[in-house]
Amino acid sequence: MADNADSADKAKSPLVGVVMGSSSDWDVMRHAVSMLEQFGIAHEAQVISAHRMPDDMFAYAAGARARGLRAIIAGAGGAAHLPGMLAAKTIVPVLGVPVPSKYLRGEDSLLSIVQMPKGVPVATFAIGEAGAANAALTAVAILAGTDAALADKLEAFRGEQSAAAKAMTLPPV
Ligand code: RP5
Repeated sequence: MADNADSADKAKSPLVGVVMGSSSDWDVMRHAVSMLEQFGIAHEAQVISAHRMPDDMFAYAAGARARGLRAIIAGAGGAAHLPGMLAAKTIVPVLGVPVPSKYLRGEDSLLSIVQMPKGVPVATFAIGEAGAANAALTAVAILAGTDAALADKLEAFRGEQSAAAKAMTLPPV
C-alpha cells in the first residue's frame, strides 16, 4: 500500500500533526508517521516539549484547528502531560501515545495520559510502537469518515490482516 507520494503528502497542508516531547521519543513515534505515510495522509511531525516549550505547545494547540488539522497524535514519556495540555487548548481530537520511560517502562506515561478528568478527553493508546501505529490508524479512521477512497483503503488494510491471520498455521507439538 505504500506509495511514492510520501514527500508530496508532507508538502500538502497537514491534516494530522504528530508531536512528541523529545527526539528520544522518535523511535516509537516514527511508527505513527510511517502508518500515515502508508495511507498517504498529509502530515507534519515535530518535537514540542510541554515542560521545556510550554508557549510553543499552547501556540500549536491554539492554531491547530485554523490550520486544518483534523487530529493531533501526541507522544510523551514519564510525567506525560503533553497530550492533556494540548487537548486543554483545542477541540481537535488528541490521540495520546505513552512512550516507554527509563524507570517505569511507560506505566507512568500511560497513567499520566489516560486519566484525564471528565470534560477534556485524550484518546489514549497502548504503550509504545503498537500505540503509535494504532493512533495513526485512528486518525485515518477519523479522516475516512469524510473520504470514501480512504475508507476503502482502510477496509483493504483490515482485509489484508484478516487474510494473513487466516493463513496462519501452527507447528507440530
Ligand atoms: C518527556 O521526557 C519526553 O516525552 C521523553 O519521553 C522524556 C525524556 O526526554 P529526554 O530527556 O530524552 O529529552 O518529556
